[in-house]
Amino acid sequence: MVEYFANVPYIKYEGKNSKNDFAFKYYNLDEVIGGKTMREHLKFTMSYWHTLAANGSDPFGVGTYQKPWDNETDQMKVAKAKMEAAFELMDKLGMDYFAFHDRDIAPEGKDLAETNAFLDEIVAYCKELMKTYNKKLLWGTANAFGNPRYVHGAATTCNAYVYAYAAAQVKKAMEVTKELGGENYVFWGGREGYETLLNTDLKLEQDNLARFLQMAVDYAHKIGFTGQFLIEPKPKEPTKHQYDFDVATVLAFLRNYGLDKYFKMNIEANHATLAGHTFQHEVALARINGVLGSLDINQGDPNLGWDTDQFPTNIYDATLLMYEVLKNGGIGQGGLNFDAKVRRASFEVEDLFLGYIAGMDTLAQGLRIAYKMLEEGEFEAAVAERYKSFTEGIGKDILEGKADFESLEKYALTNSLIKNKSGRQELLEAKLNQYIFNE
Ligand code: XUL
Ligand code: CO
Repeated sequence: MVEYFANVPYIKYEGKNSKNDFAFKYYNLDEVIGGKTMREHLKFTMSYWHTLAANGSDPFGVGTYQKPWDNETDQMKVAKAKMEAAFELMDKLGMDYFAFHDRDIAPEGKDLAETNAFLDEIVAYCKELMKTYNKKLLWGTANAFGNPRYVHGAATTCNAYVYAYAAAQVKKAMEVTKELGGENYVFWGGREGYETLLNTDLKLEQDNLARFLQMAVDYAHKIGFTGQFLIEPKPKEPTKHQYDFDVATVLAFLRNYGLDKYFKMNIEANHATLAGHTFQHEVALARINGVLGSLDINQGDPNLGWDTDQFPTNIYDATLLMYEVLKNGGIGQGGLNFDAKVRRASFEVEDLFLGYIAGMDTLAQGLRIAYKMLEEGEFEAAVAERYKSFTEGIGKDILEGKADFESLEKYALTNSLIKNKSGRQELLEAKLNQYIFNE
């Protein structure tokens, strides 16, 4: 087979003092942390769209990324080359999983039937390569937002013909995901949202979205697809009001339509920050509600208000993320998908590898630090101490459902001396620094 990235070696762990750019400094895949290897904890996943399909274009200029298939014009040959390159890249980086949209892996044909035939051909090839390289599909999804037919949305379009087309596309994407043994299926609401209520029937659009998701659930049962369905919240971009704003909004939507037992969340860092949250907040909220499904890891730029999807290099965020993941007992059927792309000026193929190395090392070190934090239990002890008043007396009565407004009033009238304790935020932040600096 052609070697697409001949200048890039297999990336090995060399430890934190290594000066080799093409080596891991912190990600040691076989290292055991708390009974599991780093590889099992992290389930690193390659995003097909950013890694193989994107070209570095932005609203001000065309693509810049150099790719080995740049001179090939036959679209199916390009699709096959990308697939081969994808497996070489995963192999060289020691990544076990990948994730894709249907349109990332195969081009659209002149009609839906031809498009499906193209997809089938590439999927068959993908299946072969998965066996050869021993790689797994974390999740599949449908790109029901890129083609101009989806200008008004897919499951929330005003056009019933487009709704039907989107259903056909998602049906096929689910079949393909099942065929490749995908462990999850993702719904990110591409253009499911609106720009102005002057032309939008909000209720109809949300009802239609729920109908669409219910049909997907029914079809999964019908074909025996047992992967986990995931919704990926995002507050804005491309539309002004995305319906799947954040974890809380999606939870309310799912519960409102009786869909909550079928879906978990795929939470993305840059989407969390666009919603005005931290990634940790979104992950924690999903965790306490039992819907933490999978993670799209990246980072935004605090000075930019859009989804820059950068490789994650912030150790604070990585540590606090892994803290939540460990508290969740791991990521289960989900994984850590690099929904991340290199900057437009990082256009050489080597940059792709350097981006992944940076991200994988950051998450690996975050895992080490978070494990230590939990092992030593200082933060959990501080939280427990802060809520101690609920472990005895009136606080215990409240938790046990033995209190009501009258009994609480009686208590308050006879206990006028209220004492509060400091929250010690600065101390805790300094302790977090200590864990990060010392690891
Ligand atoms: C878009 C985004 C998507 C989803 C999959 O912001 O994150 O790539 O992850 O459709
Ligand atoms: Co994403």
